[in-house]
Amino acid sequence: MRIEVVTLFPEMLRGAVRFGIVGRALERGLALVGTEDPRAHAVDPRRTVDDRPYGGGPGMVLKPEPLLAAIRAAHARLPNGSPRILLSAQGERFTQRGAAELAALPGFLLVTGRYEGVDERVIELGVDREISIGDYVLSGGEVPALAVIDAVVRLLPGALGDERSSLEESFTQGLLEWPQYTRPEVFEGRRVPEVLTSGNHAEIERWRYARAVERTWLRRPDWIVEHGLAPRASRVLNEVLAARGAGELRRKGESHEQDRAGAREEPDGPEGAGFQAR
Ligand code: 9D3
Repeated sequence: MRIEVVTLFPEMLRGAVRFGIVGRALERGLALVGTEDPRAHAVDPRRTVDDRPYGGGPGMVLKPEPLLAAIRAAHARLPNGSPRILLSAQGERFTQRGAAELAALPGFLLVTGRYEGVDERVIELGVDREISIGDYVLSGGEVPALAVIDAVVRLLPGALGDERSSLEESFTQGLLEWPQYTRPEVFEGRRVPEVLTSGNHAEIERWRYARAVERTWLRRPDWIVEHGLAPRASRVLNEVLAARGAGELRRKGESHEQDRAGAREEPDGPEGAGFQAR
């Protein structure tokens, strides 16, 4: 896969992608990340890339000529038909599904903005779609571009090695992670849940699945409302809720999760339960 990034801070991109899973995937040749700096396409002696907004107001706007020239230069290095994507707070939300769609392409172009934004004519002439990584204000598109690259590259075949089997991924799909522990067995007075040191693999699997379902209910009830639960998850959630309800009456605060998280994880699942298997 070939990825190109148009950015005023190419060192920021090139530096960040050298690390971790993405860095290793690039070393293995699974993807190639190139950059193009609009400043290299600025023709005046000062290499100007921004200008004041027509109509007045604060801040500066990326001027069209160097930015569009950079987009065209970078796009020419990509396979035909590669989408040109602007990172923009006005874009559609980037999701795991969007990452998987990009991971299936032979290439794509990411365009990052700075200052107050980019001249609208560049979007009309040189951009196919706009994506945002969430509803908070950043100072430019570089960090969002890195988030997109990270999410996409780790999906490429061979990027993860054996770190996580696709079997496991599909079985906990739509659920948050269960809690993880490593040595020592007792840390600052807190013991690892006994089931995990029991050696009973069937019981460990059931415990992990139940904790994943429980956490999803407590922390992301919106997922359950929107996507429903698989039959097994639905059954396990009913068991977990029954156990929590009984436990809270008899021995309030005993649960490990509540000890640590306290009020932050009070049950606040969606009203009117009635969970059906999807
Ligand atoms: C006038 C209001 N603005 C500044 C406070 C608009 C604005 C301009 C430029 C807001 C953000 C930015 C820079 N952000 C991005 O380029 C960006 C972004 C983001 O800020 N949040 C989430 N996703 C993205 S993708 C690109």
